[in-house]
Amino acid sequence: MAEKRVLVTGATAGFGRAIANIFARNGYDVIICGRRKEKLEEVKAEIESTGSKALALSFDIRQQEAVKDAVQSLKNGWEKVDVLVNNAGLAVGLSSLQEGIVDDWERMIDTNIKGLLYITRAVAPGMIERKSGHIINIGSIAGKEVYANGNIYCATKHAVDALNKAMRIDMVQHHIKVTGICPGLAETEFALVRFKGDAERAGAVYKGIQPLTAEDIAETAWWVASRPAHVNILDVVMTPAAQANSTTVVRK
Ligand code: NDP
Ligand code: 8X3
Repeated sequence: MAEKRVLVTGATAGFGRAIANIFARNGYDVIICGRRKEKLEEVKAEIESTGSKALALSFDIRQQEAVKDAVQSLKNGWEKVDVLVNNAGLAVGLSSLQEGIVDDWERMIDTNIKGLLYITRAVAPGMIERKSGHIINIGSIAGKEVYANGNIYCATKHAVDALNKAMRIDMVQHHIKVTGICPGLAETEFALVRFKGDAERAGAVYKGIQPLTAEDIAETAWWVASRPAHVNILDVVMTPAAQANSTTVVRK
């Protein structure tokens, strides 16, 4: 078993998959989480091809008992999680609040806020016991600003931003670092999920710009995790070069 372990939520796609891989390439054993078992198997094979070990946990992060059971199932050293990457999340829909679909809101709130809390609540006590750890919360530029029709997604990411600050206050005394990474436009499965499989609408999000890639976010996650022990990076906001803020994007 490697000296260090990272647990990555939402490791079946996008940022999480790239983050799992970059930690593996840097010698970490990786606990990969997500609902899609076949994707977890693919990522497990990618990680093992680097020489690191992978352990796949399939659960829905919205189910508190499932999250607790998954974390409690870790043994033989896997339970010593050094880095927790809170990445699982999604946007569903893009419409005004008065026309919003309540089920979409609940999916976002339950995944992006409650899911992040459930897994942190399950993993953090072990870090506190060992007096060391690093929690990396994937927020968003949508947690810094609000854009038209982004209402509930933006609210969930503002909550992640607040929780990032709150966790740091609660855990600094236990020698646990807490970092937020807040990306702007990045091409993954994100837009396809937001537009419920409508590839044309999803493609339009990135039209005329070179968006961030999952690898860009993974490199940032690895950078913050590999700073010297006495250094903590509090918050990274990153966008494609063509994006100034949530609403100012220069397209070709
Ligand atoms: P993807 O859609 O590519 O990946 C999302 C991941 O989250 C998948 O692995 C998915 O796994 C997992 N996930 C979603 N719902 C659940 C659930 N209920 N239980 C367990 N896992 C779940 O998106 P990204 O990689 O782009 O997004 C990752 C994070 O980054 C999200 O929090 C997103 O809000 C944020 N973000 C994305 C940006 C972008 O432009 N792409 C920009 C800024 C932030 P599975 O479906 O297998 O369960
Ligand atoms: C995803 C970035 O701008 O699409 O969090 O909300 S944005």
